[in-house]
Amino acid sequence: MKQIKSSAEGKILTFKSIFISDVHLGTVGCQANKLLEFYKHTRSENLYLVGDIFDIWALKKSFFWPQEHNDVIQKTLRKARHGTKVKYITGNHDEIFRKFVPINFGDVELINKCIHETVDKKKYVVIHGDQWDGVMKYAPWLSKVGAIAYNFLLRLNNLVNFIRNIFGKEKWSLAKFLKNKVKNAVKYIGDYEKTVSSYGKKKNVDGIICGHIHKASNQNFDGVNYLNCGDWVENCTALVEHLDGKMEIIKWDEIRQEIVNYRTQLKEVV
Ligand SMILES: [Mn+2]
Repeated sequence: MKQIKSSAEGKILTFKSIFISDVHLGTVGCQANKLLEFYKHTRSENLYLVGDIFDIWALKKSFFWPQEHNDVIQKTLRKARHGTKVKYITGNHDEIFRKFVPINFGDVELINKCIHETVDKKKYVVIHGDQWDGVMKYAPWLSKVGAIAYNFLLRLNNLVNFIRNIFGKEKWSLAKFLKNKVKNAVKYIGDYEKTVSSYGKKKNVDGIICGHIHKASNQNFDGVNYLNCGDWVENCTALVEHLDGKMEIIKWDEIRQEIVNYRTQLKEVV
C-alpha cells in the first residue's frame, strides 16, 4: 500500500497575502492555539499583522504569558526568515511601539501604516484603525476602564434605585440601559466603517484594510472597499488575498473543517 507523506501535515493553503489583526497576545482570551494551527496550514508571500498583536495594556495590568503565545512569535519570525515578507502595523493596545517606527525587528518591518498593492493593481491603505475611534481619540482613558465599568454600573444600579426609592420614583433598569447601549453599539460600528471608508475616498485608494473593532468585514462604501481582518479572540478570522488578487475573509473554524476532511479523504485513498 502506498503512503501519502503529506497526509501527516494535512493541506497547506497558499495565498498571495494574509492579513490578521487583534490577536491580543498576553490575554486569557487570545486563541493562540488556533492561530498556530492557521499558521501551520497556510503560506503566503506577504503577512500583515494589522495591530493589537500584543496586548501591552493587559500585560501591564497582570502578566499572562503561556508557551503558545511565545510560539506565535517564534512561528512568525520563522515565516519571516523563510521568505515571507512580514509587516507589523502598530495598534492601540501596542501603541508603545509607535515611538520606534519605522524599524526592523529581525526580518519583521515595524510601521504605523502602509499601502498594499494587490496582484490586480488595487491600492489599499493598511492601518489598525483606532485612529477613527471617537472614544480612543478624545478620551483614551475611557476605553481602558471599559472592563471595570460594568461592575461599577451594577453597583451604581443598586445605589440609584436606593435613592430613587427614597424619592418615591420607580426603579431604573440597568438591563434596559444596556440594551439601549447595544443598539448604540450597532450604530457605532456602522459609523466607524463609514468613517474609515471616507478616509480611503480622501486618499484616493481602492480600499482600506484595518482591524480594531473585532468584526471581520468585506463591504463597499461609496466605491471604497472596507476590509476588516476581525480578531483572534472571538472570531478567529483572517483576510486573505488570493493568487489572482481576490480578497476574502476566511473563518479558521470553517477552513479547519476542510483540512480535517482532507485528512480523512487521504486515509481512504491509502
Ligand atoms: Mn485596537
